[in-house]
Amino acid sequence: MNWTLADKQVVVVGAGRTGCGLARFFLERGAQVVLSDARPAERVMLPDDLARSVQRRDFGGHTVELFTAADLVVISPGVPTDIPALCAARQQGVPVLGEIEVASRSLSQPIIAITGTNGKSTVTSLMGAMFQAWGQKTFIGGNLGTPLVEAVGQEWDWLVVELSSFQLETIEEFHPRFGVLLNISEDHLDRYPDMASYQAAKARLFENMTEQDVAVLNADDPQVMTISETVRARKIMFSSSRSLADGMSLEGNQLVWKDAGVCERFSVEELAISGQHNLENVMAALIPPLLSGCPAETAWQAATAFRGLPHRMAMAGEINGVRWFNDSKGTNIGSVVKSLEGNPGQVTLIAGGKDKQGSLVPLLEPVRQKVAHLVLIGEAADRMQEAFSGLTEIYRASSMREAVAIAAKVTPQGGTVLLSPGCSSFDMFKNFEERGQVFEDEVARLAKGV
Ligand code: UMA
Ligand code: ADP
Repeated sequence: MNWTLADKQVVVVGAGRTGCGLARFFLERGAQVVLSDARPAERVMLPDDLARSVQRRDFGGHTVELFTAADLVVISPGVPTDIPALCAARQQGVPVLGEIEVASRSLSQPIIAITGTNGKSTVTSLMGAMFQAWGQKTFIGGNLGTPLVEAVGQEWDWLVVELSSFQLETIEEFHPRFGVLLNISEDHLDRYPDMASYQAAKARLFENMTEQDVAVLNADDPQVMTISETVRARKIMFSSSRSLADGMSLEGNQLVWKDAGVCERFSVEELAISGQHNLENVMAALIPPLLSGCPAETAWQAATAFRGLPHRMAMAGEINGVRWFNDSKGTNIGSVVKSLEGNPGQVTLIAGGKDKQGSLVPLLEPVRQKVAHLVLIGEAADRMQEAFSGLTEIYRASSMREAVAIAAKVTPQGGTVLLSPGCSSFDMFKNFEERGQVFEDEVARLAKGV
């Protein structure tokens, strides 16, 4: 779509990665950009090009008059859609769009959109690697890190895009060729009033898809199956619990792909990534490339070459017979449950962080069975201590250094320490990457005997 943006007044809300990408997009098209951020000016770090080119800044809050006087307001995913300035703009008839909507209106290449509570980044990276191994020029990004708007203006064969519920909240015409829904469990209840609203945001992925498109769905997930009832696109299922007549299933130690009379089998023993949840991720990642004509051997070679992403059950070291794992991206309760399930023995678990207010009930039994010692950090520590008391030995730490020191002291030889916080990181760290890095640095200090 060719927008006439020259001299239009555009307010870009949020000066993070997305906002910077959006500001560049609109400046390049001749718009008058106002960059608005709740943080005070001294805490907003603009990249050099934008520090020079963005003249109009609205920092330290969102000025309603600027929003209501704009031709268009565009928002970053972390900005709640109901803040007063956005409500006022809508009331005045000013369109308010999200970044995915803005970007996709300027992209004509096929988009594969991946969402779900857990596994999005793994599936996005893995699937992107399959398309690239097939020789396709493939954009890999979205919530994973590179905003979709940065893909605009380049030549692509495919765009493989991770989408969060925040990004899906603000779509209007966004229409992917493939929509992948991995799973749904509780998350982000600090932003949504209830589980139904979170689920509704995820379901928006399919709302503009037609019979010509493909929805890739987890047949084992009851919430996903409920959403699938309203999906118009062709449905292709994957299951790790039963054999499907059509689609992708786990049968013994093989992944079996059945489509239009074709049957392909892949041996899971050849994979470098482990855990039942990763088999689900591999199954979901294979379907769009296979349906698009990628040779099965090429897709599978990319799957077997994939070593997993940092901060997702990544080995941080082995010290005195104790194995240390960094699962800092385990930012909700469902992901901690999966990470514990994937571990054969008992562990020392380091958990806690910024509380997303989800139910801790799904973690009670796994903690009782699998967690010999629990070291709690961050704002959620009180609530977690109350929920898990009596199920395991609980310790409190006020820093990652202290948490690692306690874990080292209490974990017996042959044991495992797992950082899988079940919370976001923003109370103590810049993001989950920094939290994981600090953990790995502390483990390295321990190895050196510092
Ligand atoms: N801000 C305001 N007003 C508000 C709220 C925030 O001005 O009311 C400002 C903040 O002060 C800050 C800026 O908005 O300066 C940050 O914007 P943002 O939170 O949208 O962050 P970005 O840097 O643009 O990163 C976003 C995604 N972040 C969120 O959704 C919270 C990144 O996902 C994503 O990689 C990036 O866009 C590129 O697409 C991160 C994430 O944590 C990894 N995602 C959540 C998750 O995975 O659970 C959804
Ligand atoms: P996301 O991008 O959705 O946060 P990631 O691929 O980054 O997902 O994985 C984050 C964490 O979620 C992993 O460390 C693991 O604990 C858990 N996880 C990954 N895949 C799945 C899955 N398919 N089902 C449940 N949990 C998963």
